[in-house]
Amino acid sequence: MDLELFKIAIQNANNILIISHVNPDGDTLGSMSALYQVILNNFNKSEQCVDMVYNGIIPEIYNFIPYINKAVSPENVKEKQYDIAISVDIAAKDRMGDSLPLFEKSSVRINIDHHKTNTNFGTINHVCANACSCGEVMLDIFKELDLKIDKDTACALYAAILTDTGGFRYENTTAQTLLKASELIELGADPAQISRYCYESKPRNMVLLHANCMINAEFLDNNRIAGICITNKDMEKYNATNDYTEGLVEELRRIKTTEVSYVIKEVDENTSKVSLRSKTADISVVAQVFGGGGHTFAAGCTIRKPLNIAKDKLVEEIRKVLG
Ligand SMILES: [Mn+2]
Repeated sequence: MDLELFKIAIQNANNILIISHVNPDGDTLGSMSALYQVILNNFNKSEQCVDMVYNGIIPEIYNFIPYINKAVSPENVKEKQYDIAISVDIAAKDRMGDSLPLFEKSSVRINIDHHKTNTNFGTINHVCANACSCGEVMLDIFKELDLKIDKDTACALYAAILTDTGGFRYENTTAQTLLKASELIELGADPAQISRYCYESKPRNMVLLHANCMINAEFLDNNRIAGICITNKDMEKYNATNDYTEGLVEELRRIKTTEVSYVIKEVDENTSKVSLRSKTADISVVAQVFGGGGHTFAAGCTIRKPLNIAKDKLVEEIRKVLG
């Protein structure tokens, strides 16, 4: 997109909505918070002009992200009409959940993302598939437009980059990623503190749920495939909210023999939600078979089948990409 046009669009708008994806993670929340702050700090807009929406639950660990407590659920703003709606870290429309109608009825619809499977659903699309995170895309936009990035904005962007690279460990970590993280530290982001918030602040029952899931994990095809099925009963046992399953699929991938890991979760009796991770095979292809998407080594989808049937269909598709 022409960034100058983006700037002018923001300048001329009376009300702006920023949309994060369902089951929000550090990247979508950090990017949303950073954009919110940059608009308020650089465009002479009042807080009433800019809204942030989230779907589902904001994981407790992300409460440290500056201004994230200002984000509301779409229900709270459903009567409003926005001049501009901006989606951040969202690959496809259905990832907006209940925020989608707000996006659809906005006159200007901007899509800022880094997923290679992005469907370019906006009236303006800014998708950088080479960026490690949407946070990195945001930082590039802010710098290109010479916008002020203060300490709180730097903190939000750092959280986005840190979490989407798995703590600077995944394939999407590049020299650029580290240079940008360094810049954010110069701007005031505190790496030790942010990493403590992101990685050492889990609720106790979340860790216990993970332990229970790991004990019951299933290993297939000479341990090349590792998977976990989670029922609503498991969730109830640990009084778990949806975000408690976060990180499990990465834990499975940590096993030396694992090539593809999956977590499949019962939503209701006919719907199952899938997270996929891989070390080598492109599992975004698997997610796309079921109408989902994502990255080469990290993807997700929803299968409209009961848990066990969905799992069998999923494993069948995984085997195809593993060869
Ligand atoms: Mn992301």
